[in-house]
Amino acid sequence: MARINYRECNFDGIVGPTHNYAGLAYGNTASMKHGLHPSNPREAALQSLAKMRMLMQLGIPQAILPPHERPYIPVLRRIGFSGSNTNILTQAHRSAPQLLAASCSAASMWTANAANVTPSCDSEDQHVHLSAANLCSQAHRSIEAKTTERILRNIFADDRFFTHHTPLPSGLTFADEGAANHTRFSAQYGAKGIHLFAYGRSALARNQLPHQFPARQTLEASQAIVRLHQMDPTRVLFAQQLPEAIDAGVFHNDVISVGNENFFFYHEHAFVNTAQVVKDLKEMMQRHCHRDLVCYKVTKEALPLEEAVKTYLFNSQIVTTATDTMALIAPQEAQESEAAQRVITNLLASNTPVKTVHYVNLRQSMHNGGGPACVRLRIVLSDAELQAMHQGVLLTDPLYEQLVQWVTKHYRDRLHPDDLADSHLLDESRSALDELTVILGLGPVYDFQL
Ligand code: SUG
Repeated sequence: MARINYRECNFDGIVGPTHNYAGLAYGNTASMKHGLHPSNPREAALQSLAKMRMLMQLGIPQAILPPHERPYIPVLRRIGFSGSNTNILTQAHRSAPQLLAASCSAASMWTANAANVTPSCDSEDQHVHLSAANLCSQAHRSIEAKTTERILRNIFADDRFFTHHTPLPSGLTFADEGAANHTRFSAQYGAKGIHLFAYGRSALARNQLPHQFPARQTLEASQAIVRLHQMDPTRVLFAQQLPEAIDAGVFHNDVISVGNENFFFYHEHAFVNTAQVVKDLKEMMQRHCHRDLVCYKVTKEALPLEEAVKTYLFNSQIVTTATDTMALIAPQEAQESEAAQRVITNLLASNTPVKTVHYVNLRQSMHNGGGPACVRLRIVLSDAELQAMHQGVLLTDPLYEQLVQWVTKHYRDRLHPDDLADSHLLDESRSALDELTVILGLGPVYDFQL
């Protein structure tokens, strides 16, 4: 039988026209630090498109997820603001500026949080399973779930290949942050893998919690995903994030560890009992995938937690390139830190699959706590599945050029949280998104289009 070819495709979120710094994400130190600074949405979107193009040029399939409709008038109506759209924006700005900012947040750009996705080679029914995340730990992100689900259903519409689940119930028990706390390991992308799910707290069992910042992801949410996606429970490991790391600003596990195929790059303080987690992963990899898991540990002496959070070194993407070696796609901030540079130099010189590093400038996103790994959702697809998905969102050179023109035409180059009440911004944002759905051939996905 011919071997089915699988590839990992990155789905990056396009930064939306209302990208701003509102300090909304408690526990995300970059967001807290940059709150109320002016932003540059145009630069943000161009930076993220440039990163997508770089990955495409490395031969990695690259796709796009469109931004969400913002300001999100339906949520402002739902929480009691009424009248015309202009009235709603003015009232909200006057009486609840934080809620107005939440309704304007461009946070859907961090698509690592958009969903959990299980490749067909890992699910019992051999379907790709997709669950949009409820993101219910943060008000400004909880409003993403419905639109994300709609977009994913449009892109992956062929039910011979794709199964969608509605987001988990909102509330304290099933708080789900999508793929940002999930790492899949495998011999190659298309071989059945093993899965690491990190969680901050368990709603039903007692575990030690961070003192200062919220633990966003629950164990129960990840367990529900494993059941829904028909994953083999013997190939899954659940591990608790170290509470001290969350208190140092590690709000998602992808800020402190990253894996790809048979390689794991992690900080010693990523988990409660990190040594045991790594030992269990190595055993699972041997037992199920008949392959060594190559692990590279970074100690706190080499990179203190604060420096890991400041540089977002572990929020690099690790991708397998055409030459069958791996590349580290690291944020520019890691290039500017001596400690992070030493770690990277040692990593490249050691016996791991990572042979090259590329630095990317995502500073607009980084100021809200989003590095290279935050802005992409990894989806492993067979050739047939890749062909069965909507083709209009796959990045090509002409689409890249078209998107650059689209951003340049529609986006502002300066936005302050005080500008969010400007009803022109609502009009600008809607006409930009309307045009984008035509460019991507997506059909109506926004409330204002339905
Ligand atoms: O949820 N920042 C996002 C950053 C998400 C990063 N994603 C991953 N680590 N995968 C968050 O904290 C800031 C919004 C503001 O303050 O305006 C924000 O939501």
